[in-house]
This record gives sequence, C-alpha cells and structure tokens, in this order.
Amino acid sequence: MPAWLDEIVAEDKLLHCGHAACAGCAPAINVRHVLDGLAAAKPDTKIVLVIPASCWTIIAGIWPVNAFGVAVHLTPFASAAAEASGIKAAMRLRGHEDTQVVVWAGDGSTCDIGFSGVSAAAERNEDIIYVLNDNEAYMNTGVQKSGATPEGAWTTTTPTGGRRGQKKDIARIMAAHGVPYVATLALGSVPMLRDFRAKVARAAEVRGFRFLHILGPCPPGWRYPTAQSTELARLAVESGTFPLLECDNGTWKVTFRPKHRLPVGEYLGAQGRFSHLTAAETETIQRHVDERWSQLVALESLG
Ligand SMILES: Cc1ncc(C[n+]2csc(CCOP(=O)(O)OP(=O)(O)O)c2C)c(N)n1
Ligand SMILES: [Mg+2]
Repeated sequence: MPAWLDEIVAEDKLLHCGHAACAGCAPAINVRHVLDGLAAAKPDTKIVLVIPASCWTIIAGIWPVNAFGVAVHLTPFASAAAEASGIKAAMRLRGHEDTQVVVWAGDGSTCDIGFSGVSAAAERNEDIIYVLNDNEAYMNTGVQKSGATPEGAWTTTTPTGGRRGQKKDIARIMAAHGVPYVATLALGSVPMLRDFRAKVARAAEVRGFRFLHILGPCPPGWRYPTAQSTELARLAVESGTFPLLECDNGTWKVTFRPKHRLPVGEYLGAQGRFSHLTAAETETIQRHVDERWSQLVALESLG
C-alpha cells in the first residue's frame, strides 16, 4: 500500500479521507471534532456510532466499507435512539460500561420522524450521547422542509415564499425532559471551536442522556459557495439566529455572547435559500430572533 494511502486509512483517524460528503460539508468537520473530542476526553474509551437514515448513511458507507475509524451501526429513523439504548445495555452486560454510544442523526430524523424514540430514551435517561446534526432540512433526499427548517427558508416542499412558522426549539424541548446535559454547538471561529470542544468534553464526562445540537451548514441545501461553511456558522451565531447555549443539570447558560449581535439580514443574505425574502419579511425574522434571545437571557437568569 502506498504511504499516502496508509495515512488515509490509518487506524487512528476517526473519519478517514475519501468519505462521500459533499465539498464544503460542515458536518464532516463537526463529526471529526465530536469524535476527536470524545477520544481525547477518555483515550481508552471505545465509541460506537449509531446513524439513522440521512446523508451520513451514504457518507459512512455500507459494510464492508466504513469511512469512520469507529464501529458504525446504521438504523431506520424511528429506532436510532432505541437501538443506541440497546447497544449500551449490551455493552454494559459484557463489562464495557465505558463504551460511548453516540447517535449521529439528522434534523428530520430527530425533530420529526424519530422524535418519539428520542423523547423516550431521554425520559428513561439512557446513558448515551445523542447528536443532532442539524442541516435544517431533509438533505439526503433533496432538501425537503423539516421541523428544524428556519422561518422563511426555501426548500423543495416550501417552494413559494419559504417555510412558514418558526424552527422547532429542540434544545429547550430536550431540556424539558430533565436530562443532565443539553448544548448547542457551531464551528464558526476559533472561540467557537473552544466552546465546541468544551461541550464535547463535558458530554464525555456526564453520565445519562446527553443531547448535542450542532448546526451543520450545507452548501447545496442552503445555496452558498462551498468555501463559506465556517463563515455561515459564524454569521448564524453572531446574528443570534443560532445561539450557543448549554443546560447543565437544569442550569441554562448562554456560553458565547457576541459583543454586538449582527443584523440577521447579514446571515440570511449570504444564502440563496433566503434570496426571495422582502425587507419586511427579514424584519419579521429579526423580531423573532430578538424575542428568542430575550427569552434565553431570561432563562439564564432563572438558573
Ligand atoms: C421512514 C423513512 N422515510 C423516508 C426515508 C427516506 N430518507 C432517507 S434519508 C432522508 C432524509 C433525512 O433527513 P435528515 O434526518 O434531516 O438527515 P440529512 O439527510 O439532512 O442528513 C429521508 C427522507 C427513509 N429512509 N425512511
Ligand atoms: Mg437534515
């Protein structure tokens, strides 16, 4: 085997080069930081990834092909959280209590089709890490609207005028289950990377149901040039559209506070999926972002 191929398939790489993600796929960077962060937190820990139907079924590959350097278990939408719970129970029975069982699931799977299973696993406080890889639509099947699609966004099922109503607030819904740890994460800058890795490290340490909601900018679905994924994540956070939060044992905290929140139009204007919005519609979205920000700050002061 040539040396460069050796390097690509090296055992210590948790996501190998040559995987099938699109150019500019932000989740391909995010997943590396989740896996590297978990491995760094507990070097001897084995990781099992549980992936329901999504872009990542394709990217991970089907046996005997595996783009990951960890075990991968592919599932239907509805059963990902249940299968992860079962794998954890089996590992415990075999004496591998420390195995991190990690669900890596899309927003369609988590917020809509598989939600009952996610809610049930959270309610049982299963000892798993559930990661919502949120690219804000059913991307693998061609950009259909999900419960996590933001207000005003074009999708193939909201072709005229964009999505009506607001994105489902899944972080607060999951926190309302009383689980030990919920956090939102995005990779848009070096300070955000620090925030991201701190949250993964915290998730590695906590026992019980942990929920990480990660924003995953998607060039073909959001319609922006492939080199801009990190910039899009930065604009999402700094405009307050995707606030970085955590709820650690019931205490809410805004973990990253932009000095000056950017106008939401700067974030929306960088993406083709919002190009049809009028000034008045952008104003309405700005108002909703401002209202949610005030609610979060109030939640924090209650903690
Ligand atoms: C029950 C069921 N309905 C529909 C599909 C087809 N399907 C496969 S992947 C996918 C999109 C999933 O969207 P999301 O969970 O957001 O993940 P993404 O593709 O965006 O990564 C759909 C609809 C399926 N596999 N199973
Ligand atoms: Mg999706």
